[in-house]
Amino acid sequence: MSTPTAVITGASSGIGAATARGLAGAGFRVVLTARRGDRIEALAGELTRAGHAAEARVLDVTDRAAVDAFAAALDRCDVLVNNAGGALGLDPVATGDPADWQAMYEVNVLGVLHMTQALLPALTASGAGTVLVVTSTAGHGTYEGGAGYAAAKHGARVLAETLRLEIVGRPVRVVEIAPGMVRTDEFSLTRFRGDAARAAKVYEGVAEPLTAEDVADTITWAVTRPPHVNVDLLVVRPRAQASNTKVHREA
Ligand code: NJP
Repeated sequence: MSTPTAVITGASSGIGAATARGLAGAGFRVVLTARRGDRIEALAGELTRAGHAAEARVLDVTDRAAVDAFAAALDRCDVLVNNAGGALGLDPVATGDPADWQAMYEVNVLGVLHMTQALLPALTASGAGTVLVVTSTAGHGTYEGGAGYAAAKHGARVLAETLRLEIVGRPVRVVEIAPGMVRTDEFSLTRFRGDAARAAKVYEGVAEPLTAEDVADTITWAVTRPPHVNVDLLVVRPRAQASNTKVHREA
């Protein structure tokens, strides 16, 4: 029998890379996907050298034809971690760029849709599949400047909730992990288009934002529960963040 297989999107950095490590450590064959092939190949190589089963596949989750080809070439899939996503800009509704909103919807919502539709047959065939969606606390509330990202993450949350209703009775569970503030290398840098000073300000004075490993631990825990246990939703924030708009910052 082949090894239980976990597909992770956005495995080239941050939470996705840490999740690949976590699930490899839990005994899964991990299939790392992202657009940057060099990154995922390096990580797959590192995991393979450490004795794990790991493969890298370049994949843009917004490209439906590529997603279908990827799914068709996969021999089995037990776990799908829909992690690829992110924010662009922090502009008010009055002046936000519709192109940013569109890009955020495409990766955070349609990306999840494409991957889930393409892999649902294999997840069902596994007899104990897991679809996991990394949303955000922005999928459960909003904040000034966050409408485009919050709208997209609300969309991803609704996708997960609706799918759970629709496939009840099939051997696939649907898990949502909603992180709050996580200090990863690229999330805020991408949001502010490479402005490192502005990105650093997001975490300024916050004693301990979550790390990618904190979220990956949570994902690995949810995925490794017995198959009949469906962790519907976990909201994970650093202790210093009481809500999307209430963060304790030390002077
Ligand atoms: O972000 P980052 P995080 N097709 O920027 C990939 C959510 N979250 O790990 O394609 C395929 O390091 C990109 O890879 P590449 C957040 O919304 C975070 O912090 O090579 N992949 C990279 O690996 C996101 O859903 C925070 O450029 C695509 C990955 O996505 C998830 O957690 C808070 C892609 C992004 O990694 C991981 O975030 C929160 C595409 N079209 C929710 N576009 C936080 N950090 O504070 C991007 O509430 N990727």
